[in-house]
Amino acid sequence: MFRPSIELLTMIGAAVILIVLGGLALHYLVIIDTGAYFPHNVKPIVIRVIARQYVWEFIYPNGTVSYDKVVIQAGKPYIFNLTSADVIHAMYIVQLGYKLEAIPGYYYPLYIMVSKPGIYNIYCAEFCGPGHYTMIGKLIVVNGGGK
Ligand SMILES: [Cu+2]
Repeated sequence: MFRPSIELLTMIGAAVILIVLGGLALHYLVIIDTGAYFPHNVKPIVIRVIARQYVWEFIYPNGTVSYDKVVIQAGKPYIFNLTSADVIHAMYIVQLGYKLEAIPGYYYPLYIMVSKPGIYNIYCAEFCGPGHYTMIGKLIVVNGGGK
């Protein structure tokens, strides 16, 4: 009769664990990357973000432009449409775990919804030139007044 060795059982056990963890990671990655966790009854507000050496430019839907500072409301869904005007940058909001590349000629959506009001740092996570270290912005999350 076939009796699997302890090595074979260990390999099969490890494979099952990795497949389950990989499936869970893929599932949540898709939810995060597509904004599937956004409330369905609220339309996300789209803010254009243009990264350039060495400043973050934010363009609100009404045309208002802000540099190195963006203000959003807590608990509301936003889409940061991210691009670059010169070289490759990467928007990195460390405390919230959001990170996305800003590449010239392309727009990538960063689905963002923050529940806790506060001031969060926005770093550039891609070496973009000698002034890279100065490329720090602020994400200011204010109380929405609603929930
Ligand atoms: Cu940069």
